[in-house]
Amino acid sequence: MTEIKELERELRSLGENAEKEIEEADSLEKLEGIRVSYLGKKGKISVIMKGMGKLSPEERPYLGAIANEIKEKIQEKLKKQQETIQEREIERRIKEETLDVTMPGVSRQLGRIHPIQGTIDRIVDIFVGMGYTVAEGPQIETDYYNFTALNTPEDHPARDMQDTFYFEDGTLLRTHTSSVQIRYMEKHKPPIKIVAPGRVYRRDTVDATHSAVFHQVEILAVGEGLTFTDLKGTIKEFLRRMFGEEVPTVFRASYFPFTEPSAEVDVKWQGKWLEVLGCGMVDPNVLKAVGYDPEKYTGFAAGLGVERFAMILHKIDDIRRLYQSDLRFLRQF
Ligand code: 2NL
Repeated sequence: MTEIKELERELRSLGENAEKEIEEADSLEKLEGIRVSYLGKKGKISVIMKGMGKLSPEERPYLGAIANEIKEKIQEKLKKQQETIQEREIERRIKEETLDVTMPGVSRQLGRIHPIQGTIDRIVDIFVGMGYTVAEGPQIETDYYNFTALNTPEDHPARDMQDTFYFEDGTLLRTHTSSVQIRYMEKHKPPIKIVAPGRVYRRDTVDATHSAVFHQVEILAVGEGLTFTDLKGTIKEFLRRMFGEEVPTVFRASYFPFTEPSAEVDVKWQGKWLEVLGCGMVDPNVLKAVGYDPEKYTGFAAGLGVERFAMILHKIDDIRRLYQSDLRFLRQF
């Protein structure tokens, strides 16, 4: 065979091989590899074209034209295959990434507010709405802040080891949040209106209605000319907002060391009379203890048992349910 025919045959066979390889390429990287191996400076076609040196000047244009035709064909084929691969990639992504908004969502288990905290929040929100300021303080207290400043004498039964948790150094776990209010009064001049929520402790035997750890919200207002009528109006308005409607209310005379006079409040709720809180006018001795002039200022205070309200409002029959962290129970709130 003549030199030129041989070169032409090689060229055409190269072209056919290139087309086959291109058709089989399934990625843009492979395609680029094929392009370089055939059309690159040191590619297979260039290598053959170097053999043109052996041809006569008349033969060269003929072979050059064939080479160009084959190169163009390869380029054309590369372009087509590139488009095919890109389209395939787009289709794959559409399939893979399409979000079917009609599919059911993945539901997540959300946390929720514990019924005790929820009840504290509701009580505190009502008083904040009446202009009270939230006050908080330590759970470990001294005898002075928990008892002495609250007009509770040395021999009062509440101070008994049987009723209060004492530490060896004489400090104790607060039995009410009144201690927070004493601390607040020491630092602020009247008039004051505060609401003190918090955890308190008593050495009670645990049963369906008693827990050694429980929660209280106390309120305290001190100013000039405050009377028992202000206390009554405040409590009645609070109870109306708490129960969501006007509830029949009775103030019964009672006794607390830190208030005089004192009262316990019962409400009629779902056909039953329930005791819901204790309250009274702040004893002058308590005002004196924090440096307030009892001739100039009067005050009223109330203490609310949080668990009691939570149990009434959610119809819970055993206080221990509130502390067992049983999710089947807690998920109901
Ligand atoms: C109850 C009774 C009460 C108070 C708490 C109080 C606080 C200060 C001064 C005077 Cl700083 N009083 N607090 C007053 C009356 C009753 O709680 O049975 N709580 C569950």
